[in-house]
Amino acid sequence: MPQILLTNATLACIDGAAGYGLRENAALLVDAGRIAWIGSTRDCPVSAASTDASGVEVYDCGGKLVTPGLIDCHSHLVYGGDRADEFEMRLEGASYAEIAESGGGIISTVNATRAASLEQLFEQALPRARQLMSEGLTTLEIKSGYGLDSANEIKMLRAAAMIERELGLRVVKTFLGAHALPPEYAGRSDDYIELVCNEMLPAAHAEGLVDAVDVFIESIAFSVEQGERVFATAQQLGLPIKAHVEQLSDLGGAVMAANHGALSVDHIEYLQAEDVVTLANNHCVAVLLPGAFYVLREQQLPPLSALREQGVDIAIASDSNPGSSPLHSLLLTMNMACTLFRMTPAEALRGVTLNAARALGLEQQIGSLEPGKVADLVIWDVDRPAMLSYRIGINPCVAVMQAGHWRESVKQAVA
Ligand code: DI6
Ligand code: FE
Repeated sequence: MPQILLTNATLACIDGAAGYGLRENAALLVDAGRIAWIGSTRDCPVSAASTDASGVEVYDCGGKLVTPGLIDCHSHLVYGGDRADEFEMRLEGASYAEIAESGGGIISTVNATRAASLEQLFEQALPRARQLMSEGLTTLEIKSGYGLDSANEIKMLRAAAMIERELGLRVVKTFLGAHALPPEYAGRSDDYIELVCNEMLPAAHAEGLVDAVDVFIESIAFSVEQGERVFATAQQLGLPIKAHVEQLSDLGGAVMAANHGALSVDHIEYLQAEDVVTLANNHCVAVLLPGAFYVLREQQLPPLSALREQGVDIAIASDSNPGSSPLHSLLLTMNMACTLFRMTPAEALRGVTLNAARALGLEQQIGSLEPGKVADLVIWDVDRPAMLSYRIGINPCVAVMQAGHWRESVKQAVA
């Protein structure tokens, strides 16, 4: 693998405590798939003139913006079918919870996912993943949770693993067996949680398909106490935990999850400001999902001021799923985080890079441009980072490097 040197770049390193960590007229050296050196173009360790002799590939970025590869730390990308009919029902006044309670919602996707083959799940998810990748995505978390029995949860996680192999994308696989109560367990939610803990999770883990464990704590899903039981099993298996909490009501799931050392608590629109300190004390990342907020026309805003005051790391993600967030764009997610939640463009970019890496426990490897980290980066045809959050419907991504390999043609990207 040759060394690669980028020169005359505007680097958004995302390395400091806040802001973009901007370096203009900067250079970045990639060696053996990692970032080896960052400095000013003037101080390059190898000069462009010596390129041919030393075998270093040099690219002049002409002032273009370079960021870390984008990370979507919360998605439900693998599923069968779609829920366009429910979209229409909601527009006529039905609520997300009402649709779920009448057997639609997540359960309708469970039926379609159970009916689909592994190949079909994989084929249907591919264009969604490619769409996210077209905007500089280099890491994608994918949850199970539409199988709700061992065989079907494992099928979903295998489809996620196939996407990783097919696309050369880093995929983090999260087990979400406690996403909804399957119809065959109606009225017996404790028995289902026992199945999750004693059979489903151990089976998926034994196949090497589980990087983390998630639960949905909500009145239409599982209780705090049931979530706690799933976490106990996950932790016995040595797996990191995270949770969907306080999306539609405040049950206290975020505090419980943070106290158990969760990597992240996700959604949290209904989290009380006074509970945010528990997140801070436990270094738990707040993952905000503006797509679901937008699609469900929610009014309750997440406690952003308290999160900022307490210094909680905030990530944002697509929550890409067929029901509450049929969203396949991290750039639009960034715009929504700014417009709907009043996050700053700097917070939005940090939310899909370093803080998203933290939400996945991968901040030592990815998420910022720093020597020693994996060389996942994106070249954008813009001159400053706020442009990424500001515009809607333009994709300025011109080249993507994943682990030191160019994915898009860099020759077209740079002069
Ligand atoms: N909250 C969500 O936003 C997704 N899961 C969850 O617990 C939605 C899943 C769906 O509606 O299919
Ligand atoms: Fe979700």
